[in-house]
Amino acid sequence: MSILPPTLPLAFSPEVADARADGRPLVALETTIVTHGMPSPQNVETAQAVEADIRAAGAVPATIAVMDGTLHIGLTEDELHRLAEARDVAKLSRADLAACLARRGTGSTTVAATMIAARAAGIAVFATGGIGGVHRGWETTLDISADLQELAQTPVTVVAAGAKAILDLPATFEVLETLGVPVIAYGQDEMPAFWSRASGLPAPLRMDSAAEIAAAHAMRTALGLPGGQLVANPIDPADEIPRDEMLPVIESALAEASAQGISAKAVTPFLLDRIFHLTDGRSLTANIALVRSNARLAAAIAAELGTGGR
Ligand code: PSU
Repeated sequence: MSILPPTLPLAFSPEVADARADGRPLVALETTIVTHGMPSPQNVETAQAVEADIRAAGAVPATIAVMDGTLHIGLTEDELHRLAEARDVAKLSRADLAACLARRGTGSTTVAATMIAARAAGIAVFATGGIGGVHRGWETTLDISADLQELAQTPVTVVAAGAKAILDLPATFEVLETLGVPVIAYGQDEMPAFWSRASGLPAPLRMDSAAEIAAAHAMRTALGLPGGQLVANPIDPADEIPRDEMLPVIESALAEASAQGISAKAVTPFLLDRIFHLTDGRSLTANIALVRSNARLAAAIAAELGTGGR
C-alpha cells in the first residue's frame, strides 16, 4: 500500500496573496511570541504594531501560524485574535509542525517552524525578537533549540536582536559557527544580547546596510548553500536595559526555574515571565521595541532582495 503525499494545506491571507501576485516584498513573522512570549494584551498589540511597521517600510507582513490544520501565511485581524485567545495552543517547532497539520490542530510557530513555513511560501526574510539557542546547563540537560539547526538548513534570513540573553550565549554562537551559519551584527562589532546592546562577545561578521545583507543572502543562493543567515540587530540605545542591570535579573530567574524544575519548551516562556516581573515590566517594553526595530530592518532587507539584492 502506498500513501500519496498530500498537498500542503496552505492559506494565504488576502493581503499576502495580493503581494505575491504583485511581486511585492514580504516579511515573515512568527507567533510563538504572541502565544508564549508576551502577556495579553501586549502580545496582540505588538503583533499589530509590527505588521504596521513592515507596511510603513514598504513591505508586506506575513504572520504565520497553524489554525485547524491549515498553515496560514498571513493572518487576518480576526485570526490573530482567535490564536491569541485560544487555550492550550501548541508551540510548534520542526519536530511538531507536520504532526499538528496532520491532526488538524492549532499551534503557533517558533523561529524554526516559521522558517520552514516561510520557505514553503517563497518568503526569504523573517523578523523576530530573539532566536532560541543553547540553554545554560546544557552540559547536563542537552537543551539546545531546534532554531539553530534550522538556520543551518533553511535558506531564510532571520533578523533578531541576537539570541535571548537567558541562554548560554558563547555556546550558542559556537554551535552556529560549527553549523556554518553566518552571524551578522548590524552596525556594531559586538554581538547584541537581546535586551542589551552589549554581550561582551565579538561578532563573527558585521554589516552596516540592508543592501549588503540582501546581497549576502543572494550570494548564498548563487552558491547553492542550503542554510539561512542570522542578522543580530542591536536594540536602540534609548530602549535598552544595559547588560550590567540585566545579568543579576537573569541569574535570579534562572535560579527560580531550576528550583521549580522547569524544563524543555516551558523554560523560555517561564524565564521571560519571571524577568518581566523582576524588571517591573521594563523587559517587555524593551522586547516590544526590539521586535519592531527588527521588523523595520527586515522590511528594508526584503525590499533590497526584491531588486535582486544588489
Ligand atoms: N522572540 C521573542 N520572544 C519569544 C520568541 C522569540 O522576543 O518568545 C520565541 C521564538 O519563537 C523562538 C522561541 O523560536 O522563543 C525559542 O524557544 P526555545 O528556547 O524553547 O527553543
